Amino acid sequence: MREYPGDRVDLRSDTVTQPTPAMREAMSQATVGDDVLGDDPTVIELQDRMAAMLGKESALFVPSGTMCNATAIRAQTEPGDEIITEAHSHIYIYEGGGFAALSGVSVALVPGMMGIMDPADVARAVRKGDGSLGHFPNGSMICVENTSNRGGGTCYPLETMDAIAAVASDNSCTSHIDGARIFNASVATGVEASRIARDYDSVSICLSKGLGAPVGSVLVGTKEMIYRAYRWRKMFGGGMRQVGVLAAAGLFALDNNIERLGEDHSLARKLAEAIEAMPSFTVDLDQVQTNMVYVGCEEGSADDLVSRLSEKGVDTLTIDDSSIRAVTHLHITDEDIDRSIAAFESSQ
Ligand code: TLP
Repeated sequence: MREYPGDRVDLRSDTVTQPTPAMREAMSQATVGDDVLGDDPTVIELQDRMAAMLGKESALFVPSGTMCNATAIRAQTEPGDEIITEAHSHIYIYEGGGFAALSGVSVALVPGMMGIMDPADVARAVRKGDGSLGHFPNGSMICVENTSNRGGGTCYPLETMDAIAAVASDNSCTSHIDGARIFNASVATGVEASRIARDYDSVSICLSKGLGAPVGSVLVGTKEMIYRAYRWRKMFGGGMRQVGVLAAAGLFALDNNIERLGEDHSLARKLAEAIEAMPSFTVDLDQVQTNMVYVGCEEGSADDLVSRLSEKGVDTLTIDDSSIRAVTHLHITDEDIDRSIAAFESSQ
């Protein structure tokens, strides 16, 4: 295993990565200041760099992907509005209902095919207060997750991204990308992140997933939107002080850990193909486009499978009664994948 403490193969998530010695060295050298007062030079450098990489005017460093999405939603909606997102999106499933509690918005759910929404379905889901005799909420923001986590780590085709952004602008909605793993999508499809995000108003990008930083996400968008997000970040408790030590980890990740995401994708593919060949399990290989492998098992046996793998030193996550997830990341090597394949084989 690569620079990873312990002898387990931890495939629960790409959030489990730990800062490597080189990243820690960069963190220890960081020049810092009080970022709430706006004078941490390392945070400013990270924000400027991320805005440029995504082709946007401005950026804001926030503690987590969840807060990044929450801040984006709060900055671009009013209470009583409605957001439109895919039925298994992280914003809907895994953020504690924050959209409702923190922004006072309802949600219109769009079905996805491997997590990917059809622009026509998105258009159908937009409801407007105006012209509804006051019956409808005001659909005002469309959120797209790329890669789609519950879709299997799938990537939106570029034309679908562009078409959904066009639906947003045709319907006077803002458009947001939950780009927690946008660099996985970029590496897998060979399309620059700035091109993927070209027509979108905001993007949240995680540094603490495949990119390997211990903490942090960045929201990018127009200066005016980021100014509003800055106030909401403060209200949500996300104003941080000498946080350049963390921004330095982010800068290190941007310099060193983007191109290598392709290795995670190859290892996920190898794992997926081996598991799919085993009679007791199923993997939809079409879904395996980046660093995730969703494994289907017999109804009711998912927890048991996770325990059996764990006994063999391989950690995975239960998704529901009949599926579990394995995610590759920068600490996972080819040997770890061989060991994981053997663990699945003997857990049938
Ligand atoms: N995803 C985590 C869990 O919360 C499910 C994981 O292990 O995959 N957007 C997307 C698409 C995500 O997958 C995640 C984290 C987030 C946002 C939130 O990021 P954090 O954990 O930093 O709040």
